[in-house]
Amino acid sequence: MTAQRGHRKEKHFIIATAGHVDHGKSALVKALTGTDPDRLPEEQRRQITIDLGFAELDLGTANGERVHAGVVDVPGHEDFVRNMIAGVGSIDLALFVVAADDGWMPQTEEHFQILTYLGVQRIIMSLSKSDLGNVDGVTAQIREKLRGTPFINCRIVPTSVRTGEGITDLKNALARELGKLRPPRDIAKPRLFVDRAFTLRGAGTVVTGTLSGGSIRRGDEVYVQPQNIPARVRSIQNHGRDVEIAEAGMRTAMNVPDLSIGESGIQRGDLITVQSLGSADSIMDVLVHRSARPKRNFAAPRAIRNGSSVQVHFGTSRSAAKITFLDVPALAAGQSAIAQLRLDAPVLAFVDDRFVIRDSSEQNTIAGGRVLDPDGDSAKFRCAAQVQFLRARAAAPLDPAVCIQSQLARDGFAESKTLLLKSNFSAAEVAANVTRLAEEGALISRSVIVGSAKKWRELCDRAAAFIEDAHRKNPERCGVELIDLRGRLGSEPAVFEGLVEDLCKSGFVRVGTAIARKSHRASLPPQIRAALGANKLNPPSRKELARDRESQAALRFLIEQAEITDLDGDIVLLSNVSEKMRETVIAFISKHGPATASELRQELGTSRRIVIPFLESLDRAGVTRRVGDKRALRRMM
Ligand SMILES: Nc1nc2c(ncn2[C@@H]2O[C@H](COP(=O)(O)OP(=O)(O)O)[C@@H](O)[C@H]2O)c(=O)[nH]1
Ligand SMILES: [Mg+2]
Repeated sequence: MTAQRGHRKEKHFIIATAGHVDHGKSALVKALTGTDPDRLPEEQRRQITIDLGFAELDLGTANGERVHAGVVDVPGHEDFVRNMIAGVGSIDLALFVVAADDGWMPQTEEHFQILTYLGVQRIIMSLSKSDLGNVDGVTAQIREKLRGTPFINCRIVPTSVRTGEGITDLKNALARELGKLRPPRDIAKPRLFVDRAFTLRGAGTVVTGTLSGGSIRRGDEVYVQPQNIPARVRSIQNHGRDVEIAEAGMRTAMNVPDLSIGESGIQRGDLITVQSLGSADSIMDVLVHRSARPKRNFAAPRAIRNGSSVQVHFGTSRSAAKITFLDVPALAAGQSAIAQLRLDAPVLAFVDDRFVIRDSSEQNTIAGGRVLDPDGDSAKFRCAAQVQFLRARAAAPLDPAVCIQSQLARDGFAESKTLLLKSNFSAAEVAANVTRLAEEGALISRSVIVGSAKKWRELCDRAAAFIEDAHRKNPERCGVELIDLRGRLGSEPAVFEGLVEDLCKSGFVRVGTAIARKSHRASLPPQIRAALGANKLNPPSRKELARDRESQAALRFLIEQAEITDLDGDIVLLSNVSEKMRETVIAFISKHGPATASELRQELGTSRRIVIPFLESLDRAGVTRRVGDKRALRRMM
C-alpha cells in the first residue's frame, strides 16, 4: 500500500555521512530520520558503526517539490575505511560531520580526500555536538581546511542532538541543496554495486546497493559482474517498500533467488547490470591523482613508486593491484600521472569511473583516480597509439567528442553500437557527437561503423590502388573479387561493407561478387576474342567460349557492360554484330514486308541456331512481332 506513494514523481537522491569516529554521524542520522542506522547487534553493543547503515529522509523543497533521500551512514573508525568507501560511491551529497569538541581529525581528513577522489560534488558540513564545544574555533578550522578546495563556501551548520540545535536548519540546508539538483542521470546503463548480500528466510538471496545510471524493473534479467552470471529479479524494494521499478538514485534491495551467496554467487563488491555491457577486465589504464593536502594529521603515506602493490577500491569492491606509471618513477603529492592498474580481481568499469587507492597494508588512502581505458592491455600500454589515446583522454575525460576521437585515432574504426558502451555517456549522447563530428569532417559514419576520417581515406586509397593495380595486371578480368580485396585490406566485415558502399559512390562499381573501376573494360581474353571474331555470325555457344571461371566472369562483365549481347543465356554475340543484324532485319522488312525466319536467316547469312533466339530477342525488345509464321516491325503496326 505504501508502494503507492508516487515514487516516480519524486526525485531520488543519495546522501552519505562522512567524518571521524565518534563525531556524532549516526546520532545525527537518527535525529534527522528517526532511524538508528547502527543496526548490527555488535554495533549497538560497542556503540560504534562498523558497517554501512541506512535510513531515509523525505524533504520538501522551497518550490514545493518533494525529494526523497536515501541516507547511507558510514563508519568513521580507521579500521573500517573500506566500508566507508563502499558507502560513498554514486552519492549526490555528503553530510560531512566534524565534532565541535574535537575538530578536524585524521579520518575527517581521510574521508574528505576519499570524497574528493570519488568526485563528490556537494558537501554540507555539520558542526556536531555544538552543545559541547568550541563552535567558532572549529568553524574557523574547517574553513581553513577547505581553503583551496571546491567546498570552500559550503554550508557549515552547528548541530546538537542533545539540545536539538540546528537539526531543522540542517534539514533545510539539505532540502535546499537537493532541490537545486537535477535527478540522477539515467543513461540506460543501470549499475548497482552490491553493498550487502544476505539470505532472507522464505525469499532467498537479497542484495542491496545504490542504483545509478538507469533503472531496473521487477522481473528483469540482470547480470552479476565480474562473473557475468544471469539472474532474474523476483522483487524490488526501496527502504522496505515494494516497488515495480528501481530508478537511478534509489537505495535498492533486490530479491534474486537464483543466486547463492559467496564467491560462486553474489557478494559485496559485485556489480549488477541489466544487460551484458561487455565483460569485466582486470587491467585498466587510468589517470591517478595524489592529493597535495598536507599530511599533518595522519601518518605520512609511503611514496607510490612505480610497480608498487596497492589496494584499489572501485564501487563496493576492493582488489589488490599493481600500479605501473607511464612516464614517472613515482607519484608525488599534488601530482597526476597516467598509470596502468593490474587488478587481482576483474571489474566492469566505465570510462571516467572513479576509484580510490590505499596502500597495500590498508593504513592510508594514498591516491584516487579515474578510468581512461577500462580494457587495458599490458602489452600495448606503452605503444605510441595507446599513449596518444591516454593523453587525449586524460586531458578531457568528460568530453564525449574527445573520447570518441581518441578511440578512433587509436583503432581506426569502431562499431557504432558498441562505441563507448563502457562509458557514462548515453547511446544518444554518443550518437549526437558522432553526427556532429561527421558533419565537421572529423570522422565518417556509415550504417554500422564509425571511423577516423584519416584512417578511412587511407583505407579507401589502399582499396582503390589495389583495384587499379589488379586492372593493370589482369586487364582481361572484370574486377577484383570482393573477398580477395577484404583479405588484402584485412578489414572487419562491417568496415568493409561501408568501404564498398563508399567506393561505389566514387567511381567504382560492383559486378556480381567483384568490384571494378566504372571505366574499366575487361579486354576480351584472347581466345574468346578469337572465337567470336572468327565466326561473327555463327559463334560458338557460351559454354564453349568461356570454359573456366575467370573467362565466364569476364564474359558476364562484358554482357553487363553491353559489349556482348546475351541472346538466350547460351548464345552470345559481339554487340556491334548484333546491332548490325538488327539494322539488317529492320531494313529487310521495311522493304519487303513481313518475312519468315528462314528469309531473314538467308538475308543475315547466319544459321537457324542463331536466328531463332535472335529474332525472339528482337520480339522481346519490341522491335519485331510475330504475325503467323512471319515477323513484322512493331512500330509500323
Ligand atoms: N553531547 C553530545 N553528544 C553527542 C552528540 N551527538 C552524538 N553524541 C554522542 O557521541 C557519541 C558518538 O556518536 P555517534 O553518532 O555514534 O558517532 P559516529 O561514530 O560519528 O557515528 C555517542 O555517545 C553520542 O551519544 C551531540 O550532539 N551532543
Ligand atoms: Mg556511526
